[in-house]
Amino acid sequence: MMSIEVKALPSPFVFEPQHTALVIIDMQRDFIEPGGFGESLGNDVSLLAEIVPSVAELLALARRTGLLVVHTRESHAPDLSDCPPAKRLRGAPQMRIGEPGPMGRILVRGEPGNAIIDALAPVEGELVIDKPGKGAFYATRLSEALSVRGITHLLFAGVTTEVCVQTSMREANDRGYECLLIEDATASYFPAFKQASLEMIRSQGGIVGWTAPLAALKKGL
Ligand code: TIU
Repeated sequence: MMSIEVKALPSPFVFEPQHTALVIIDMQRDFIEPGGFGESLGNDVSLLAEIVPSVAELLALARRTGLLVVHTRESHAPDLSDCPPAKRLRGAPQMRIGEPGPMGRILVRGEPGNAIIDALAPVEGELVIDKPGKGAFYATRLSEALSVRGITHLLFAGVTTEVCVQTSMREANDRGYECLLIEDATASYFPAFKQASLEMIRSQGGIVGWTAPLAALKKGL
C-alpha cells in the first residue's frame, strides 16, 4: 500500500490514500456570500471567500488522487424540527435560522443560500452530508459512511475554523480518526480565532490532530 508522508505540525502526518477522505466543511453560500447566515450574525463574509482558490486546488488534488470526498452543509429541515430553540433563538430576530433572507430561508435545506458555492460543487460519487449541528458527526450518517468505506484518516478544510471545522475535528478525533487540517484551506470571520485554533489543535503532541499548509500536502503527494 502506498503511504504518503506530509510535513505537518506537530510531527509528520502519514496516510494511505485508499483509507483517507477529504472533508470539506460548509463551503456554502450562507457563509461565504452576502445575504446569508454568516452575514446575518454580523460578520464580514469577504474574509471567507479568500480561501476558495486553495480549497478548489485541494479538491482537485483529492479527486486526482482518488480520495473519498465528503462535503458538509449546515442545514435544517424546512419545518425546523432538527433545529433546537437554543440554536434558532440566537441572533437578530429578523435574521434567525428559518427566516426569509435575500438567498432564501436562512440555513434551510434546499434554499439557494444553503447550496455549496459553484466553485466547489460536489460531483457524482462524492458524499454530501447535511448536518443540523456545528459538528459533522452529530445527527448525521457520516460515521457509518466512513466506516463502511474503511476510512481511518481525514483531511479537513472549510469554514469556519473555530466553529464547524474545529467541532468536526474534535468529534472525529474522539471517534479514532487521524485528522489533518489544511491551514490555508480553512478560514474564520476572526483571523485571530483561526490562528488560535490551529495552535490548539496541534498543541500537546497533537491533542486534536495535525495541521499543514496545502503546499506540504502537494509535496507529499
Ligand atoms: N459552518 C460554521 O462554522 N457555522 C457557523 O455558524 N460558523 C460561525 O462562525 N458562525
